[in-house]
Amino acid sequence: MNFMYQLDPVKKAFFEENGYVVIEDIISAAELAAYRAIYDQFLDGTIDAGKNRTDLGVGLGKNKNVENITQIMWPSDFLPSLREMTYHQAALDIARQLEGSDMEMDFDMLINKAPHTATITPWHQDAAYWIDMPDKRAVSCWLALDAATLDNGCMWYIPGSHRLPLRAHRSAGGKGSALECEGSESEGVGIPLAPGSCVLHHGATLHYSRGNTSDSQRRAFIVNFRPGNMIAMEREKGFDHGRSGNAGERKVRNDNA
Ligand SMILES: O=C(O)CCC(=O)C(=O)O
Repeated sequence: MNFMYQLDPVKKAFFEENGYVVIEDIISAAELAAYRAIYDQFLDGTIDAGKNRTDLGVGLGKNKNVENITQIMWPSDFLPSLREMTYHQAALDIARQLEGSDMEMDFDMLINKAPHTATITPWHQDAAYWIDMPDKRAVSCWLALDAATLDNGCMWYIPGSHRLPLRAHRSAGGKGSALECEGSESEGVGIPLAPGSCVLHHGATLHYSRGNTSDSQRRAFIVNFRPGNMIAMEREKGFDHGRSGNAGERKVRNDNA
């Protein structure tokens, strides 16, 4: 298999040991500007994601007029050209080099923390959100479209946690959809990122982010990958990561067509 993006073997070894790895500058400055413009169309509703847009921070934050944490599932269903752009292509290349050439995109999502929303993403493992799979290989790529800092909610990971059994998860914040488990910053490592850089993590790696207490957005674009035959199995079981009813649909408010 030929790869557009060649992964350094040192990065691969780091991922295997720690369950996460940083890749710098996965997109260019010009591409970053294009992704930011698209992202803002989702945030301001020019691209209407309908019921795919929810507040992941219900019960965790105190904001009334703005989502505590904005989550938009399947942005590439609303703008399919995203799948042909550099980020999806390069992230797929990296996922295949990390976990195998049978990795395919399972779903994508946007998670934004607006200025001063101060809502944590609780400690969790992604696998706790998913149905149990016989093949547990899964990789998530988290691209920073803004500088991700400790103060605006960069990712934190517990190194090596992907090699241990899943921790017990419960509903976080009472009535929201977020899950949480035991975890603390003292066990973890904060991962500030420059805009245009990304961090990839395994589906079982424990992670969390602080709330955004800064004056600017913390825009993250996430793409998840798993083996193609496991995606087929998920779909057969009716599990599609919030895609239901939106496949192929594109709603643009100012689109007259
Ligand atoms: O962006 C965040 O705060 C959390 C992201 C996350 O949990 C994930 O990508 O799995």
